[in-house]
Amino acid sequence: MVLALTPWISKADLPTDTPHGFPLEVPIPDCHPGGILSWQTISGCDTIEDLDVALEIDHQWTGDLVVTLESPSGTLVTLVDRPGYDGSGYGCQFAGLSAVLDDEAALALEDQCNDDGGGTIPSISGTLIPNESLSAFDGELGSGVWTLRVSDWAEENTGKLMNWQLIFDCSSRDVNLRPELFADRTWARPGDTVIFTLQLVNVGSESASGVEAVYALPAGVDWLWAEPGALADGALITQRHGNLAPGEMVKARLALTVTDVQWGLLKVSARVRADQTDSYPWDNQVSAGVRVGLGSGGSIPIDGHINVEIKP
Ligand SMILES: [Ca+2]
Ligand SMILES: [Ca+2]
Ligand SMILES: [Ca+2]
Ligand SMILES: [Ca+2]
Repeated sequence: MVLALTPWISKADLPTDTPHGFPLEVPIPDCHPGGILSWQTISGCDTIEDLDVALEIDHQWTGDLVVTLESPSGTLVTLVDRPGYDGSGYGCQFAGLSAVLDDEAALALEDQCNDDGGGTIPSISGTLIPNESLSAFDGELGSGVWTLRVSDWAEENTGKLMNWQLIFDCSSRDVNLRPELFADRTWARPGDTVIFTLQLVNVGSESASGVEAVYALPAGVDWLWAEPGALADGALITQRHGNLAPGEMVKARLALTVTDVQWGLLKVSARVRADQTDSYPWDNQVSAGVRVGLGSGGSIPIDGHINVEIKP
């Protein structure tokens, strides 16, 4: 059974009187451990920091109820396990469950069983500690399909699932590589060595792994060396940097020899990447260049501010 539910809400948006009032009214089959399944698809939650669950079940005998929750990663937590029943007896004999399940609550749901006043108030209510800890989900991906199973384990009394809601504290993964590339000179002649320095920072809030830089070399140069070591594939040089913690910077160098006279700009570009999606990928490619000339009788420095025409 697919149930359309309201989207998940963050704790900041949670009204103080709990987010109930969305009746699903799905009948729970009597004494049927398979019970019913209800699921909802969550988006926008990369890493769970904390999860609470709001749950509302109309049932004549709450001691019959078992409720489990399964995460998109397949972690299964038993939220409600026949309140008041510990292998003997009949569990809580009163009606109605309307609670927010929260590891940080003071009272355990298992021990709650208030006189329902003839069904006018829930026998189990308030903010309560679930039977198994919701912290089993912490650190997991929140986005995806969450499945709630509600079942009844004793004959006679029955009820309906009215509502359930996932209340997340989430953090977003944020990897953001920011490279800069510099040449150690502004001009060069054939035979000169030019050293390019790549300065790479992860300005995101999450660690990056599998970080590498790929340099594209122009014609008319030979690759001499790189620090750390690199692999060459034609005009592409790949340098691996592994992990980069938030705020961490690496410096890498690449040395080239100019083999031909390249009139104009000799430009090297570098593109960086990581295993994670970069939250701002538009700054991941950078370039730096030097001007190349023969020089004559001495050298003529050329930079971007002076136009000098060199004739062969
Ligand atoms: Ca129990
Ligand atoms: Ca909590
Ligand atoms: Ca029953
Ligand atoms: Ca970036």
